[in-house]
Amino acid sequence: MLKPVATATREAIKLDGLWDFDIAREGVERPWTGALNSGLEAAVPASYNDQFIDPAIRDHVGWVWYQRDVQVPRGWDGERILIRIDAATHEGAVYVDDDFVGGHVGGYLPFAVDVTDKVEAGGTFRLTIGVNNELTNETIPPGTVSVDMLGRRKQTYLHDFYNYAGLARSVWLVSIPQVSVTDVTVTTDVIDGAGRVGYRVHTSGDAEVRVRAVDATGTEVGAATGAEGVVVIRDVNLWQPGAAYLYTLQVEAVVDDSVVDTYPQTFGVRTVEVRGSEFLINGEPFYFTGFGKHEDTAIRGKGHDDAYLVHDFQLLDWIGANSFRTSHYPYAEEVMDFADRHGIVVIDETAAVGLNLGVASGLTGEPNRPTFSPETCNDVTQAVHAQHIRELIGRDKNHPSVVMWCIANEPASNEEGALEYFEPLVELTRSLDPTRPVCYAAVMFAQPDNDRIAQLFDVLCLNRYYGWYVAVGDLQLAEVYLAGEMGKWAEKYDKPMMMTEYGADTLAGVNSVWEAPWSEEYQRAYLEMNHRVFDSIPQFVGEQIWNFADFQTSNGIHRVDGNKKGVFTRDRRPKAVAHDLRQRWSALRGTKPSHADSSD
Ligand code: BDP
Repeated sequence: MLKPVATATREAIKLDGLWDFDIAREGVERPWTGALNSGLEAAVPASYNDQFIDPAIRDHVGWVWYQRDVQVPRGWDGERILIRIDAATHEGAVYVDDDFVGGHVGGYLPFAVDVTDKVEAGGTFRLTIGVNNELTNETIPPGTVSVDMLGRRKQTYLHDFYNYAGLARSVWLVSIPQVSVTDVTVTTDVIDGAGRVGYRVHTSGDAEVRVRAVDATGTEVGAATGAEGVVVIRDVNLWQPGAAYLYTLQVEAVVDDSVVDTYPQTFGVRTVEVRGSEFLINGEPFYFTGFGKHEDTAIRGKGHDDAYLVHDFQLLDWIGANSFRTSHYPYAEEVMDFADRHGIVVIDETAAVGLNLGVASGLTGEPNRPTFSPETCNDVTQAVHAQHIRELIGRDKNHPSVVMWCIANEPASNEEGALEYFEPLVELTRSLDPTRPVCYAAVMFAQPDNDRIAQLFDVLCLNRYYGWYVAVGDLQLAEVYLAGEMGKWAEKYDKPMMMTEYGADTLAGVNSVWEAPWSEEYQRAYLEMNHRVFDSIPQFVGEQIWNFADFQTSNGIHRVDGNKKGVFTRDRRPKAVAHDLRQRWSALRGTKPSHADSSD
């Protein structure tokens, strides 16, 4: 899906700001048919939960309503008019005045609704957006809604981050021409120093297509005509980790010799390849350093915020990180664009987190149920997951920063049914995008001898907590476990391996002369131990710590005001370990630790 832009033929107006707000209330059947009248206002973009003090709002399960009046510019006569919602978590329903005009399921990806026939250029209309936060066994991510003994609806879920909901990203009023560019796909290769830029353009209605590639100074470096083709850029400037370079493909739809639509698609020329046990970017072995992140800040919840975006990337730069994973859902498009412009490498993850009832039973003590069954993750879940993959790749396929798709976090890949569930999804991912490797992040219970799906994927991405959930406080024993397990993966598969999660909860300001769990000293020692093991394994291609920053979770005896595995606190202050990482990663600069190379 193309992102909203203003060009000579298109306009895009952000509808961000304060919207009238209410939660669904008994007796109010069709709240969109009139003013909400609750007296409440909510900021957009932001999750609604922490904006309010009332727990009935924060913990509400079901629909909430956002409403505002919208003015349509008078110059838009004859144009197609869309409402574009960057994310409605987890389901959105859009109403223009009294009428339902469209909706979408899936909380972290955009959708657009055509309202041309419902609104008038120069007129105003009442826009109401319903957002539902419910998660079931047939949503991605999954969850369960139940009714407790007091008759209250409760949402539980299997992932370790707070179920923030609402309109966490921008809402737009967009105009596009009647005949327009509807999709652009760019793929790149490099042959003898020249960039080979393959493109494919879809248009609505009959139109000829012209494309011009321009460099960062706006100079034309290649051109082509036709809906599909190749543009060759001589002496190409590559998009490199840490040294981004972006071109723009100026796409034009032409009818009867006049340009009816223009759309600028940025792209970078770079290659990604897995060869043997190496991960190559532009033909060079790449070593990932960085984090699993979250979209999470105080008050805003998962609300996108440009100031945090800038600051987080400043911190990535300061600490010498070259990458992150969009754990555990697709991030705001602004984040992906920023990574493109600043040369940060991204593992792009779906919202398929918590497909694992084994982890849940471990935490709740309830009897284990199979994860893949008609009552749990079933065919419908799989179809929803497939649709989510289609939409993610549709949105993010042109980002040079994205070097790998991660289609699930910690699924029950050790359980029966995992292979049948995942095989078609991996095939789908590869058919939608043959240019990028595919991975999943493997849970601790999935070991080399019982994991059923690792062979389907290109890179072994492992989440391991030896020294935290296993052998807590005993790093000597943890090291033996970790080294033992890593050795077995390396022996069984000739694939690149990386740690996509490792970390220890650490309360900033807790200090100890011993290696006491929760202390800053323990986090340092824990990471040092992990790095010693990683550095001894030739197949290792990267380390992404859990987590970049402390983040909010649901309540639980394992969490103290959220998850504290951050290298930074929730307000982005470094814990002691940040300085160690800065030293290690600044020295590595994307290359493999040298002592690992020498053991090759
Ligand atoms: C892993 C999950 C991650 C959790 C982390 C933890 O992938 O979402 O937050 O563990 O327990 O299982 O801190």
